[in-house]
Amino acid sequence: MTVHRYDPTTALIVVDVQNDFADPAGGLSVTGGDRIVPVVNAQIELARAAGAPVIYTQDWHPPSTPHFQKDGGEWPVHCVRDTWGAELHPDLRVEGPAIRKGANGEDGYSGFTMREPVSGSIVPTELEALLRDRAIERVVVCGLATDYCVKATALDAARLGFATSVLTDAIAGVDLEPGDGDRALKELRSAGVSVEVAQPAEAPDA
Ligand code: VGL
Ligand code: ZN
Repeated sequence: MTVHRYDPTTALIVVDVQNDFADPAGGLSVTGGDRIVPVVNAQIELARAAGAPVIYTQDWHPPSTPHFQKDGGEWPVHCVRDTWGAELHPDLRVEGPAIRKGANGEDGYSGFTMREPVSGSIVPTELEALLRDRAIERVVVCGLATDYCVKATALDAARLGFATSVLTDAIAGVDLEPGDGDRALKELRSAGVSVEVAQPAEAPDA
């Protein structure tokens, strides 16, 4: 079954498919994080074939940040800039620009916005401008993690007026609490995000 999801006014956003999330040995590894890579790659291929831009995000933290448990925050150390954990997964096809968020210690999960750790003010990344420059109207979001960066990125996209889809078989959740991923999908649907299957199973022969 072929799904016509991509065209030049649709962008595929690949969120944080980095070793620390996607590799089982990563600093904040997400169960099933590596299994999505082939599904994401197939979407990248479909997008490029249809002339749709593909844009990547990377969590890109300094060695010390209030984002990390050791510095008073919530998370184990992960995606420290210029380390193996912050690199995109080696099997991921890379066919577009990558936006790095948090390089100056900003916090937050969305690919569109970050929060200054001291002032608390919200600052944009270059993602929205990049999409506007290309006259993008629709975005398809996949990657890691469902309940944090995928959710925040898709909610921001919808809020900014992009028709937004999330692909359920091309994401995986941290699930700090069991069910967080499912709750995230519910929240996305309530915000008007279309929750879709990237690769629907073939209908069995009648
Ligand atoms: C993420 C937790 C902490 C994510 C980033 O990419 O979803 N989750 N930092
Ligand atoms: Zn992070």
